[in-house]
Amino acid sequence: FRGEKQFQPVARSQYPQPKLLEQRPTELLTLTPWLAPIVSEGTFNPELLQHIYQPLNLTIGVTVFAVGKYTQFVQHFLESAELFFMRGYQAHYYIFTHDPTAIPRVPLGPGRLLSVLPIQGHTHWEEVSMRRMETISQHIAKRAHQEVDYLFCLDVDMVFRNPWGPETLGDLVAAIHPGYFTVPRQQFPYERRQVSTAFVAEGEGDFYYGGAVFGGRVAKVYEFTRGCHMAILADKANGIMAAWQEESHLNRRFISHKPSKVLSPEYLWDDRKPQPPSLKLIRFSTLDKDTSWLRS
Ligand code: 2GW
Ligand code: MN
Repeated sequence: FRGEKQFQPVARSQYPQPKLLEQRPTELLTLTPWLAPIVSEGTFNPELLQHIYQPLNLTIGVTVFAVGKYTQFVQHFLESAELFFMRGYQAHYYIFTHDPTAIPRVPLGPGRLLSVLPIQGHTHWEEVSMRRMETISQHIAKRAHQEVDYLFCLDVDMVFRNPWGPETLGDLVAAIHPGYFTVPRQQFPYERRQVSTAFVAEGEGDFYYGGAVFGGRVAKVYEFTRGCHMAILADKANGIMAAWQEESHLNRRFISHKPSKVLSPEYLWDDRKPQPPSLKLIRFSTLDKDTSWLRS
């Protein structure tokens, strides 16, 4: 795996003084009980972060899956990512698909790469989604560990609407699901059957995280996806499919392997929901897609 990169001294730059006694910069919680930052608009200074991260010459990887009808989302996803995702940094998109000819040629900026990786198509949609953990971990071991420093694993039926920058980088990063940030943990849609390796008991859980966004340092993402894949295999051997497929396993794992950074729902929104006043902007959002047609 790529070695740790040392932070450079911060160059002389002007930015507002941090004030210990100042009012809260956001209505949202800014720190988890295990002291991981919760990233949202107002909690960070983009210019300062740029000064810190730009000299590190990082490459950020992205994995997306586009199988069957989901190839139609690739164009919008990539075009919006070129506008907003880690602008000014090197990026490598890895698109896994059953049909490489269905992937459009979207023009990319300098330092931005795209690799199309053929995978088997699956008849059952649960398989497509469950196989992602396996495919990602194998791809990191084979290739991505040499090519990228950080890796984000994203759903493809989404679009970037506002900047997503180095504030999102961390060892292991999770995003709070837009559907459950106002509800008590008892109502989180965790897997509740004890026979599943994704089982979560009543009093457990921090936030309900979305399966559509996770990432981190490439070595950490390897461990994470491999752990989830092993748990999925164990369930499979017992004939069990978790309630929300790999999202259930991801949530189980984040309880015992806490994320070092948590992204607010700005980074994982859903266009079918109205924007609440607590969210200052929406950066990455699920398109209002015709689910019945896609899944038929
Ligand atoms: C998945 C479910 C039903 C029908 C089709 C598919 C499907 C998904 C597919 O036919 N082809 C395909 O490429 N996918 C990929 O899996 C694609 O990248 C898609 O964004 C991702 C997740 O499927 P999606 O977006 O239809 O599911 P959501 O938006 O309801 O996702 C949440 O729940 C999932 C659990 O099944 C995942 O955890 C996902 O990460 C969550 O956002
Ligand atoms: Mn999705």
